[in-house]
Amino acid sequence: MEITKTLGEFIIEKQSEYPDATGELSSIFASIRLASKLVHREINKAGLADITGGVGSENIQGEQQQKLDVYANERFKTALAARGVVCGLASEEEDSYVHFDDGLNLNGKYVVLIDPVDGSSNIDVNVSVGTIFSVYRRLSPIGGPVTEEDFLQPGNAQVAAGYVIYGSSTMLVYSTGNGVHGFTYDPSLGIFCLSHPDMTYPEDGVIYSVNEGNYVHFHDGVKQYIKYCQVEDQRTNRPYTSRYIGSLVSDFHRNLIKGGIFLYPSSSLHPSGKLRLLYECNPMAFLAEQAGGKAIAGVSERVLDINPTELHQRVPFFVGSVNMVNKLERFLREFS
Ligand code: AHM
Ligand code: MG
Repeated sequence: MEITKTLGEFIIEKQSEYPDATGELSSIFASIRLASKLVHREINKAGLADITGGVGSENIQGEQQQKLDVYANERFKTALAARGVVCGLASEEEDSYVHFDDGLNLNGKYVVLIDPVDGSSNIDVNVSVGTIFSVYRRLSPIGGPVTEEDFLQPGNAQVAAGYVIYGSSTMLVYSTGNGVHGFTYDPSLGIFCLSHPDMTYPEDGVIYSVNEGNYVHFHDGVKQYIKYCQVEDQRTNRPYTSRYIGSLVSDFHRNLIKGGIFLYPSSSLHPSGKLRLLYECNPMAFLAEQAGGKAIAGVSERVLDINPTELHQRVPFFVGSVNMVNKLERFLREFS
């Protein structure tokens, strides 16, 4: 691949468009970039190195922590704390939020929320996983300790969000509210190169992604929509194609490129859905909207407008091509 621009160059270029920019956000990206390279290296050794399998402990949500969850959480935490621009972090792998209260960090303007390795149960079977991150401006006074309200902000207050996908290649995709841009990692050079500038969500698609094993537990609106996807109608390119990896970042990334809809509804198994609002749904919803897609938690319930009440809160999540999400919403309105 011919290198057009590196991630570092791109960020500096973008920063220069904002005369008041202090470079702090760029430092956050530098930390995320560094930690994701370390995680990339470990993931690529999985199977050879002792990095697969569980550590024998559970996170606060009762899920088995994988060795890679713990490794990645530490790398991101250390990298983000090292530059003195972030005052705290919340993570899927931490019970509560973490203060970065030494040195310059106390004066940091930003907090980061992160799912260090999403879909980590896929590691042992060589399936793509990802890192999801989200950045907010703190609400508490600069110089003091970070507080819970710094993290419990609605997604519409995000300053930046993105993900890293460790797939057939490793990519970093992010937005600072000015479009979505994707960078592919060249491991021989150790740099991310701009490969997908200005990513846009196709308005329509033919892919639906849902764990259909849970079908009988879904509400009527979702069941009816799935049936709609399966019915033959040449005019609307149905039946649609079913694609579900079970790794949110990978399912989202494919649908963003090809067009499609991803559903993780509430059900009798997961009364509030499974995915976490703050470090899974909000960053993905931000990226989807920035690319021209749509993300809802229910009828007329924009994900980015939900006011969070807890750090590890779960919500139903429907995200994808705008026309597909609108269609689903009509089914939810009519049948649920
Ligand atoms: P994790 O954060 O514990 O890895 O769980 C999140 C993952 C998502 O990546 C994926 O969309 C979902 O769980 C799959 O859940 P299920 O196996 O119930 O279909
Ligand atoms: Mg996760």
